[in-house]
Amino acid sequence: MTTVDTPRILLTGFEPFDQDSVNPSWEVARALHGETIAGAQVHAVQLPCVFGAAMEVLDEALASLQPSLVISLGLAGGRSEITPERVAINIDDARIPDNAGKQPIDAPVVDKAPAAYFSTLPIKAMVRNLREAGLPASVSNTAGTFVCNHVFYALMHRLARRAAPGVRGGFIHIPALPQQAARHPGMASMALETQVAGIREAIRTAMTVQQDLLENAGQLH
Ligand code: PCA
Repeated sequence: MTTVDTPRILLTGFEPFDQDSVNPSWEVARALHGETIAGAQVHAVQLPCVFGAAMEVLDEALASLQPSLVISLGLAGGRSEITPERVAINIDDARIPDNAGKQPIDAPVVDKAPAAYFSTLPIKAMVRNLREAGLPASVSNTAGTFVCNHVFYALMHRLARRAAPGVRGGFIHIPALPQQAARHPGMASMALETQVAGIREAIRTAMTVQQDLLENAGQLH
């Protein structure tokens, strides 16, 4: 049972983009909506895949929910694993137009703000726990330069500036769904139920692990 005092987890997913009809990030978020994980209740919010507008919807959700944990999800078509992101960078550089036709090139996400922020999620503990649960996962060192990185950066900038110590946040990219991969032969995919189980485990880890593991998750290139 939950009460008004139950801590809240904001879990965001994106609407479909790039002419797709589904986005697993929203399918996973809405599947977890209302669940209580490690004593906190998940609130799913859908973000538009639009530069600027996505940030505004995120801001509204942060203000109205006052969450104690924020995890944003996005699709990384072609990835085969659940990938907690390490770093958000202050750049919008769009290879394709967003859902409003905007295609910024080398614009800052937030003017005159720091070059980058690190995730404050225990990304290495998440990866280890996911693997131990039989779910493929790796730390990612780039969230790209499209709307996902834009939202990730905006989130970390807000959390760093808000007088809300202890609110952790970050971003997790997830693979395509099998029905998406079926239209792109050779593309990696992961079933929705596996993705949901993975994000549930990632949330549980974020709620219970304070200090991240000091464990190698580097890449040579
Ligand atoms: N993936 C895109 C934007 C929305 C989404 O789900 C990205 O990785 O930037």
